[in-house]
Amino acid sequence: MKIIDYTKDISIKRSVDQGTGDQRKAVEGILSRVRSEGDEAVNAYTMQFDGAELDQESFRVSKEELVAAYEQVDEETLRILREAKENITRFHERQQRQTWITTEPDGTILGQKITPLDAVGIYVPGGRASYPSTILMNAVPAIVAGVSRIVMVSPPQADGRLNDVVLVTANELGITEIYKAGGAQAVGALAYGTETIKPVDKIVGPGNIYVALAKQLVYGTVDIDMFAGPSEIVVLADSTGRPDYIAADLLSQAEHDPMASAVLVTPDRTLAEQVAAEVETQLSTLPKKDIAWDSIRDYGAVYVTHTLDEAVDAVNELAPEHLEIHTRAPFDLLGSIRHAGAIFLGENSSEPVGDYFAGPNHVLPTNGTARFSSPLNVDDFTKKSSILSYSRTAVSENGAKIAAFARLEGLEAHARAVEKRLEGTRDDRAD
Ligand code: HSO
Ligand code: ZN
Repeated sequence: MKIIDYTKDISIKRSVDQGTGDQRKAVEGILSRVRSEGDEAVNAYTMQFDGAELDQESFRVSKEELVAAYEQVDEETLRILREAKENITRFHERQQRQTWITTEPDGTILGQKITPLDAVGIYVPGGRASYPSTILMNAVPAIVAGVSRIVMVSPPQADGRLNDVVLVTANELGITEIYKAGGAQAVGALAYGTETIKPVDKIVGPGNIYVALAKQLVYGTVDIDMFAGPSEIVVLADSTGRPDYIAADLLSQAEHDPMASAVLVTPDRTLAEQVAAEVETQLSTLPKKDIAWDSIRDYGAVYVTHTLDEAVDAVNELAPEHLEIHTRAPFDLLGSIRHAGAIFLGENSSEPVGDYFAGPNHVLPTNGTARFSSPLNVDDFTKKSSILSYSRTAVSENGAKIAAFARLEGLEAHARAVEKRLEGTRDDRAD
């Protein structure tokens, strides 16, 4: 693992696949065919890309399939999933916002009404990256927000089936509208609707480049979540950091993706060297050592700073998706951390604690976007409407000012609309 002396212009090497022109064209073609041909196009693409033969009926997961999936999942797994779901739900319940209304003495009523989205689609990748934790993290905030229709789509295996744990996790959350469809075709079906799938208002969840491009292209017809890059961790440590813990946590990100980045920032050169060595030792026994090694080699680094303050500056500059703080007094630094998707404090708060179980969302801003965005949360599944009601008193007090403002903009009809209210009450009228 590279050890680099920190200079002010620190940057972690990151790559986000933006897709090629050909990929974009292919996705446009798929979307327009799904839009015009509906279910048939979706199933034709499923045959082409996933090798599964499905029809208008069999591409929706049946009750029997959901029941059968439970037989393949052991009790212990189910218990863990349920406990994680409870923790994640409890955390997100604290994010709920109330509709509010204020009344002023002149009778003005103003407020903000919160309404959940009507329908949300969750994309669950197939194969290796089909993580039950991702279903929990995407669905729970929508459920807590009060979204009444949550649809799930996921590409089937060649035998036309979905992963059993994925089905069980969905059912545990009360999601039973599940379609065996993936890729750009599933995104198109959710955005435009087909004979069978009613359109949704928002599509969330990770996917490959075709899914990401399709989400970008349907944005506007529906809302989407963020454009996620590969996972990242930055560990901030002083001389009290344990090299074995830190190395293990860096590797837990590195095993996600050859493009994932794992970085240590520390003022302690001895720790830097110990962690670099420990990463190599631990890496050699990992089942995913090839992925982890590519990630560590190309995107991993240890930065040695002059002071702890300088290390904190470096963290803010990097704006990482995950930040772990392994210092003598981690909470003392919390106030000076400005940019990080999730902040894990203390040596026991290993990132997987948050990936699976503690409660906060693991869908986090990547690629430095923690400078301006937040973890997936309940607000992402609600919208606000403003509430206004003016009384006659309020209008008589303020009408002239409003009309004057309208004339300032040259909008006479606006001015007259308000002035009509100044002409007298209904009861004052002669007729
Ligand atoms: N660390 C990933 C989430 C994840 N880890 C899912 C395991 N499963 C991005 O935050
Ligand atoms: Zn992870």
